[in-house]
Amino acid sequence: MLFKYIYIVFAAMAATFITATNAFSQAIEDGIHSAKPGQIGFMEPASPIMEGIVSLHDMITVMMLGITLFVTILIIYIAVKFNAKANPVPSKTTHNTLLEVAWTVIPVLILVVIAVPSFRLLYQQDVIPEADVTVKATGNQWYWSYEYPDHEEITFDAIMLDEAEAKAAGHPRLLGTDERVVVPVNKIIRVQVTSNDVIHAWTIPAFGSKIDAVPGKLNETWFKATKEGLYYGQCSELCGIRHGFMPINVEVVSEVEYEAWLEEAKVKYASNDAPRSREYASAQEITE
Ligand SMILES: [Cu+2]
Repeated sequence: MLFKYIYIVFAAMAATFITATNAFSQAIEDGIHSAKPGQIGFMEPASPIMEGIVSLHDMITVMMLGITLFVTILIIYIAVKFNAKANPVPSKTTHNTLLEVAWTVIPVLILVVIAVPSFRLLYQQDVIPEADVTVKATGNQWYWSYEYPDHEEITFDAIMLDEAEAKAAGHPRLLGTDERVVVPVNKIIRVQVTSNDVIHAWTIPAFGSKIDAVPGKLNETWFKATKEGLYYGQCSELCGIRHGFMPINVEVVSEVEYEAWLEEAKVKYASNDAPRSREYASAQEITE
């Protein structure tokens, strides 16, 4: 029974490890950054924060593997050497100072080894460096609205494409939006996040960005995308019936392309005086 259990645990760990490694090694062929079918593990990181998260995760996984192996071997050793048959007269030892100090101090050291990079990462995420571009994302039931506070004219809603539209545009199912956030590569992007109704959460896994959108509160996070391409995210706070249908699209482009987009966007979105959100909401009421 014990051996069967150990076998199952190790088989599961090995399978997870192999699948995760495969997923990592799958290159981003087409500049589209989303999870692959059947993928276990993280998306390919595209920001220094996400790289930090992945390496912390890998480090802790290796430590866990080591501890699990050690404990398993210890249990097997004890079960074989000290069972009633092999060891009919048990020792009556009750204390061992050295051993007791060791099994207190070693776990403390292990926790310290985990805490140092963990707090460093938390601090990096929390303290926003001087931003090159600021984007404001507002959650709505059930889509995101965006503003570029440095360019008043740029304000738009990003609404999920339906299945046929997404397919035609080459997006994975449920992940494409009609409008997308555009930001320059290798620049500090500050994201201000709030909500108009209930709590949502703005997330891009490849950037390691995830922050709640709370009505009446302005939360802030940041990322620095290191690779150009299209990145997908989804609302990550249960927010109602269409929670699963408010994806996030961020396109990372070169500085030159970004400048060109800014000029275009200022004209394109300047006429967005009647938010589509209302049309969208009423259309939804009819269809539901
Ligand atoms: Cu939501």
